[in-house]
Amino acid sequence: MSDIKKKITLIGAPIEEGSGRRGCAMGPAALRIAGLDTTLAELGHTVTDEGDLKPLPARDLPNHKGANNLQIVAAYTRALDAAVLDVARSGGIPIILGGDHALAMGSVSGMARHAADLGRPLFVLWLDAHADFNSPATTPSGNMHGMPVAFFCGEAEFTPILDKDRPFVDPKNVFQVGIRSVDEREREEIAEHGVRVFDMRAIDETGMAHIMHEIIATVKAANGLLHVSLDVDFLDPEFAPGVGTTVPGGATFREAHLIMEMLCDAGLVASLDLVELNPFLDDRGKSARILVELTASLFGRRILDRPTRSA
Ligand code: EXY
Ligand code: MN
Ligand code: MN
Ligand code: MN
Repeated sequence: MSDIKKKITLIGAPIEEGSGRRGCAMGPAALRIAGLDTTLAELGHTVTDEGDLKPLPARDLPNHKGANNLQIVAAYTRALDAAVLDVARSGGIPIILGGDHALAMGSVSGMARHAADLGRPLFVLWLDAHADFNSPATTPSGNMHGMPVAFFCGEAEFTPILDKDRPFVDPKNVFQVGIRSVDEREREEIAEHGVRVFDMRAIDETGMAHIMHEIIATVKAANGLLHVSLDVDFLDPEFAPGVGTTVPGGATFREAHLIMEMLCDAGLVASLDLVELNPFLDDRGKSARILVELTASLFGRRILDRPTRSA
């Protein structure tokens, strides 16, 4: 499966207003400088870079005290919903270069529409330290990068951002892996909605390979499409310090790499978000480079194909 050549489209989404701090707007540039496009092209894929989205704020929406920068987040949501659907519909794989995690409101929504058009279910693999299942009613911060999962699962609270008569994702089709920082209300919400959570303890107890076998088997059995949303803070800060929300005790490089290798072999991934990279906080490009490495593994780079490094 990993030898199949794909049409990959990079879409830059330099949003940082969902995160409550500056820096993620530099994420798309850092991923390009780290060589994402050439790395994928060298693997034989056709890579198109659409550049960065720059939507005007959604002035039709009122400000909301539980949703900081709502007009900007909504603008990116609408723009990405349309851009991602467009790429997927034409047979491409969209890779969204973030930008903070609020962008997944749009990317996943676009993929949900695409999956509905095909009559197939959309599954989401959420690789993150956080559950991101707050809403404007439950958020402790007002930061919308803590809300995308609740949004694309159709929590009614958000309906003015996108039309309410549109497909959303069944929360039972959301797999969260690597979770280790969950707010009290999020804990209740994810349980109530049936989100499938594999927290760090589950990874420690059963191992990443077992978890990924289970996820892949579930998606395959349902003939589903899989969207992967990779938050830099999924990784332990030792490997990826370039993120504003580090939480100790995260996934190792090997665990993350294994996920990508297994997903590559399974051939199920239809779209990918690379989010929360904050180059301003990074250590000489280390985190940008690790995202490129992981993406390369997802799209076919194998350890045995890699050049041997001299000592
Ligand atoms: N749960 C906290 C909040 O909602 O404010 C922290 C969210 C951090 C979200 C990062 C992107 O994953
Ligand atoms: Mn996140
Ligand atoms: Mn996170
Ligand atoms: Mn709810």
